[in-house]
Amino acid sequence: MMTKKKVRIGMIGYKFMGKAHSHAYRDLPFFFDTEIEPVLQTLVGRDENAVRLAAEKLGWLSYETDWRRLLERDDIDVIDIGTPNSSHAEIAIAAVKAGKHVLCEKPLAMSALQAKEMWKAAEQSGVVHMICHNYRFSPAVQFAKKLIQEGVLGDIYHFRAQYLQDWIMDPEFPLVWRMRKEVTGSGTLGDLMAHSIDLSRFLVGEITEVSGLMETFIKTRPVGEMSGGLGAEASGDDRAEVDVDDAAAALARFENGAVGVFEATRFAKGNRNGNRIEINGSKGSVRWTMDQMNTLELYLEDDPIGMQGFRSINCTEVAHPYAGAYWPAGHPIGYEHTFINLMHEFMRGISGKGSSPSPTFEDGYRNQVVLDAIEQSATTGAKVSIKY
Ligand code: SOE
Repeated sequence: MMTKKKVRIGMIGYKFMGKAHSHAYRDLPFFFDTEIEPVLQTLVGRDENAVRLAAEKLGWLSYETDWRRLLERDDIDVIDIGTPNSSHAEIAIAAVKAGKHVLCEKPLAMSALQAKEMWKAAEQSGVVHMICHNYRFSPAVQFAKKLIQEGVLGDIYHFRAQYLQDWIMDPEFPLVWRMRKEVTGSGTLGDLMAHSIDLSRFLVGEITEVSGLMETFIKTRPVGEMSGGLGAEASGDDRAEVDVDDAAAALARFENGAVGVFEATRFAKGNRNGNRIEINGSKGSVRWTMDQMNTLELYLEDDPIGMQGFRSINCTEVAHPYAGAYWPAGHPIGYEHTFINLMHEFMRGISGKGSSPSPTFEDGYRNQVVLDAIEQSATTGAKVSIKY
């Protein structure tokens, strides 16, 4: 029997993303034959009773109430950061300096400057670093990448993305950390459009120029906090100003000549997690939506006349990246599997020569440069060139 190398994880945060990450580490060895066994060593949260209960439920061996203690421990190899955005930089920089590999939730930081510090610190320490853009790990998105790389779509002209949600539309939905600029950095821009920018960079390439627009529809809300998942509770009668965007839009140019249109909003009634993209090339097009994440719609100009049209490819075959690790063809996977696939790459990076699999902190930094430029453009009304 192969002796597996144990990679001991210390994870900070245990709500929505904490649950997704815990599940992915636990299920990973179930599906992938790897030399690595992730160990859910220690879960961290400030509220002792809550973190103890979460550790029990999510399957962690122990808990701590201060993340700094993880850094001193030699039984922790990885720090996984699932905390609100304003704490990412402090934790990640301290962790990489302590020699820990780091996986960080998106957006990487509060600004491009901060993201660059994180990336540079990680590179200097020689640890493995990744940012958690899980959607690019959907087999259908990976297959789209393969088709584009092989030139099946020809020259790429358009990248189109919509990321539509509706969970804060009630004006009485509390002002949680995800809507407070000092904690989150931006609203839909960093939370949702960051995912679309990641997909665009993954599938099409680097962005060179953007024009942005941002809007806040509801100006004040009752003060409150997240209560798990995307639920929230008001903490009293106080109201405060919303200082981040409810919706954001951007036009972009790519290095390869393609143009991009991005839309992100939390005000699209009926769209719970509508993450969609379409790419048009000289020889064909692809479309993907999270609502049917196992399907890639493909149009090929070379199809016989009369037979042309978008076909729906069920990306559950062995030929589709990651799909073979799961079930026989035709048996779909879901949201949680995008995290398992990502964690699989992260663990492979750790078990290999220590090189960081994409998306790395550098990708997180480049993404953040685009986010900052969209915000700048939305404020000034002028288009902004991207400089890394
Ligand atoms: C909330 O908008 C949220 O949980 C995002 O923070 C995630 O990144 C996205 O995948 C789902 O929606």
